[in-house]
Amino acid sequence: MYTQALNANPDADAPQLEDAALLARFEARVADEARIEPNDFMPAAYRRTLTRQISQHAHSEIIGMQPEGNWITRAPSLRRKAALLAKVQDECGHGLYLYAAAETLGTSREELVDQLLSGKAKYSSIFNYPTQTWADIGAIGWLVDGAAIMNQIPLCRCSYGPYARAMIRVCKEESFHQRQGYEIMLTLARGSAEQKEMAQDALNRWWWPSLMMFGPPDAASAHSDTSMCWKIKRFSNDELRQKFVDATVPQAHFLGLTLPDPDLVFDEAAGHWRYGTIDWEEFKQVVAGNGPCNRDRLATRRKAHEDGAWVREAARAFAEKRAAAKTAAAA
Ligand code: BYC
Repeated sequence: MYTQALNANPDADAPQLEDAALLARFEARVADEARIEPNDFMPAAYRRTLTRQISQHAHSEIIGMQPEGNWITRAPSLRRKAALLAKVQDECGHGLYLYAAAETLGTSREELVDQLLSGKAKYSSIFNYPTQTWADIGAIGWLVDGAAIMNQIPLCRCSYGPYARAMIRVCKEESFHQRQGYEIMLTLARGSAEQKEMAQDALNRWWWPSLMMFGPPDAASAHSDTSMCWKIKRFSNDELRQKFVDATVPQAHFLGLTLPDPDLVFDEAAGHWRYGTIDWEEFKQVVAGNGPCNRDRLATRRKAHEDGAWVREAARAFAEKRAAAKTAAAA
């Protein structure tokens, strides 16, 4: 299995001869559906790809607070405001669990955050689109959190223990987020003609970027084969995208809204909704930093980080004081 993964990932370290027994044990554990824990042996490439995926996931949660955070002060009622506030706080919590899970692989949170702030690390393309109206908050909850759930439920069975365990709670919270989004869409779709139009406009703008969240098509996915071999990913990008489309199309019909895809058609024989061509050039541009909000998102994050410097300093001073007191007590 490892040899297979190495072939799929030319960047992987060649295993040391003396590690053969450890490697065999690692492979057997993965094959047996046992969890790999932080102190267990793991191939360097497994550690690297997990650090990459988990940290990108953490960054996505943290940057993902911005498009919705922009609407907290403009929510149309106290109930809507309380739910949105809770959702954005949940996303911050997800980011923190995920940074903690990534740290168990040996890279510090400071280093991971630096990679985000310097623009070196990726985060999900979806958060580089603007939230123009209140209906966008509904569309994000319904589609973006819906896509996140579809992608993350299988991650609860990821071979790496800390990531799999973090995902269980994250998925429960995402499920509440998806419902609050769908309920906003339902309210708008059953409201005035103007409100229904707002919901339709939000769906038109968020549909295709939501499909891009699942990553490049399988043929162009650099990491999928390796990650599936190691049971980090359980489904390919295209498989999850198809599951999402199949689950979401009937929900759009229930809302009485039209999906912005003239090629969308139900394939009776296969039992799947077939969708039109995704604009992968747009995806590439957004991932490369040229989406509508990339610069703004990073600038806002950098400012928040600088504004929070005093908290980190205070925490460090407190930790040093406590360590000194412990040393004094032990002497
Ligand atoms: N945006 O070989 P591939 C959330 C990158 S939900 C930007 O297929 P992999 C939230 C990919 O990283 C969103 N970049 O990669 C929801 C790789 O780049 P590098 C976050 C993308 O890892 C609601 C390259 O393209 N969810 O946070 O096998 C509210 C090749 O791709 C994207 C997760 O992170 C993209 N859409 O599969 C608030 C879930 N797609 O590293 C917050 C966990 C791909 O080679 N992650 N790339 O430079 C995953 O499941 C997988 O990492 C992916 C990609 C399916 C995303």
